[in-house]
Amino acid sequence: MLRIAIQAKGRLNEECLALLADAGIVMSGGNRKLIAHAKGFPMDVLYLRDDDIPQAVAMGVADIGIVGLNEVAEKGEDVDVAMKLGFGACRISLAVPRDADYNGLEWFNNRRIATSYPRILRRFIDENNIKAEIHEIAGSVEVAPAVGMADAIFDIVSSGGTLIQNGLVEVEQVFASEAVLVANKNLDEEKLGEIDKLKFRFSSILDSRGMKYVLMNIPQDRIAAAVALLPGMKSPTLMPLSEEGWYSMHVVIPQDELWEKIEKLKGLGAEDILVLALENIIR
Ligand code: PRT
Ligand code: ZN
Repeated sequence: MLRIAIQAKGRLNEECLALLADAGIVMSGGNRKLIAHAKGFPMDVLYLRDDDIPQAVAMGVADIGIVGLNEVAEKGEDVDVAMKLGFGACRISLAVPRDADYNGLEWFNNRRIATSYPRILRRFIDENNIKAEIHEIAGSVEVAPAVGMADAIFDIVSSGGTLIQNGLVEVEQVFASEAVLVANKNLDEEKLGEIDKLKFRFSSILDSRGMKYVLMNIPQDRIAAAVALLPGMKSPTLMPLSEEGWYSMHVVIPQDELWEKIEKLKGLGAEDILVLALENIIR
């Protein structure tokens, strides 16, 4: 039976639970316990701090885990990154005070940079031959320049609001992160098979997120033009209507292209367009 480590509370917890629930996996007892047994998949769930997940997986305390790629890179534990999960997106960036005379990476020479990600920062400044001083601090990195603890920071950014509030500007995006599924490197065939099943469920959910199922009625002589508008899944499904010369066409369209495509389809003569939510795409 697999054991998965997920964040007990914090930014990744809810989306982890939502992904597992969409995959038909639910836990009893909430996250107040350290470990819970899952229903819907032979699996135990271990609730940990995100910082501890890479090590727990590397040591085999958990077989797999869901954690930010930033933590995997920072901890340097030897785990397999099995799959990107499409949530928890952020970047780790260098930021300097708004009024700094920033003129490129050389600016950081002989400056002090505060961060909770010293390992990723060390690699970046060494690769770029920058001689900066790294100050490791555990939290509230963004206030370090204002209180005189550092000249710049290297921290997680998502909307950028925290930087603005603290009078900082992002000058170099160094590391792109999102939540990933990590796996221990020495698992037996049986566990690897179970992980494949889990990955299959996850990818069918991720593929369907942001997609809509669209049905419309369309004159036969417009079908070719409509198909040309809709690249993506093989060819659309077509069913003849009882009215001569008309078809019902079924397609899957990414949410962010939906209205643009619908306007064009209407322009081509499509009618009675239905847009439905899509739960899973099983390939
Ligand atoms: O208790 P535990 O140790 O488990 O949690 P934690 O407090 O260490 O981590 P948590 O829950 O804050 O974040 C977990 C993971 O979420 C991170 O490791 C990232 O992979 C991911 N993530 C995504 C983020 C953000 N977005 C994010 N915006 N983690 C932190 N932030 C913080 C950032 O540190 C900064 O203070 O949000 C602020 C910046 O946000 P913006 O939107 O103002 O730019
Ligand atoms: Zn943490």
